[in-house]
Amino acid sequence: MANPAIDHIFAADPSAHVFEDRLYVYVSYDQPDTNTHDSMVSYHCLSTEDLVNWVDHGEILHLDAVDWAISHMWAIDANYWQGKYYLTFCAIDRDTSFFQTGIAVSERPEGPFRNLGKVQNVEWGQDPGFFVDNETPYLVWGGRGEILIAELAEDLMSVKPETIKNLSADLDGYEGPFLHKYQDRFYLTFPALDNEKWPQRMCYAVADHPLGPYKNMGVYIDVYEGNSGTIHGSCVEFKGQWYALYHSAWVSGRPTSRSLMIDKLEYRDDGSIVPIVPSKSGAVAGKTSIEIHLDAASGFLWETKTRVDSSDFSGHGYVCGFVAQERGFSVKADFGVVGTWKVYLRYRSSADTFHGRMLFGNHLFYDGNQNQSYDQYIKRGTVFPGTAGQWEEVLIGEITVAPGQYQIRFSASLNLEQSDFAVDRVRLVPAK
Ligand code: FUB
Repeated sequence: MANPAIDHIFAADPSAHVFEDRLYVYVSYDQPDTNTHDSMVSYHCLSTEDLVNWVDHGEILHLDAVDWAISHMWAIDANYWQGKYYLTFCAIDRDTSFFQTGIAVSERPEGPFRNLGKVQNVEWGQDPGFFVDNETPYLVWGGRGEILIAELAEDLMSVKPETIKNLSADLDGYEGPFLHKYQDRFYLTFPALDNEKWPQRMCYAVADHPLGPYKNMGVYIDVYEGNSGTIHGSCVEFKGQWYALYHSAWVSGRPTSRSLMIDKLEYRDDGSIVPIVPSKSGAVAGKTSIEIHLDAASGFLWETKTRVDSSDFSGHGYVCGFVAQERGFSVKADFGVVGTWKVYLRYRSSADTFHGRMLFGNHLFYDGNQNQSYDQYIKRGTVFPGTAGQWEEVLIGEITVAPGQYQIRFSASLNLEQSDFAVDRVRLVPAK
């Protein structure tokens, strides 16, 4: 069974893009056990090279890192623009209590992303889609029954007011627009209601130019058993096949704990989309698998440093400077369901032994308070064998989780004069 494609977290509003032959899916994050969309505060990035083996790159942006936002981290999109990757997201503005579109940047497609601020000239900037065609960036957004589109300025920090088009009259869309291009035409997909009645269905419209005018082509995913009330998604071509991504309530049965769905998408010769019936078998044969990859250099550093003076690390760099007790790093891991995971550390050290410890807990300790307690030790005051200076990945232990967000912290447990101990990443794999 390949649907839902992943089931360790509740991932909604999937926006899919291919970068360097790998599929990246940017999702909003349904807090486990919530009964409202208002509690959404973060985003994740998932990626795969074959739709079977998936990586969750962890939290890529959190409300706490967005100074202008107060709540409702709803739907997102991401794209490549002039050498970097940009995330367009939305949240309720602290000053106006309106949805605004935010923009964040990363050097890598999987994030994490740094907040750059609000996109100017966008009113009620809910559910922003970021589309690039012919070296022109576009923002398409909307909610409360309206969908709008405009050209973005080159720095992406505003839309050009003279290009704003309100597409509502043509589309009858509710929210969540996403643009893709097929055979030189522009396909706008969006959730819509049937005569004001919920649940939403996925519809699409086609145009010869991103700014329209659009012809409404109707429904391509109708109401189905196990829907989550909302539906929201994207379409992407990956390795020669088109796919539709959306979300359902198939794991939780609840509209506020949604799961990532992927089905094959086919076009007819006239360019219309063959309606999709959500399937348990999904887009690939057999079962999918998941791993969580957490980049140490993107974590919270406890008096350690990141370095980028080699190319053999897997994320934004590696962490070094583990020369005194408590010096280390911590990374966050999200789980939507109960489970047991194996914890691996990719590290290198030329010394024969290094004394370190790895802790695990659900306390947020970003205030620098080192006296918090932890639920579980993964390894306590343990010798980490030397690796003759080469990166090696070592199984450290297992953790058992209930739904929630946890910190995984690695630190030195002895004072040393010097140490070349360095860490690249933490990898979590479900224990069978
Ligand atoms: O995920 C929160 C909201 O639900 C999205 O912004 C909407 O498009 C709907 O999917």
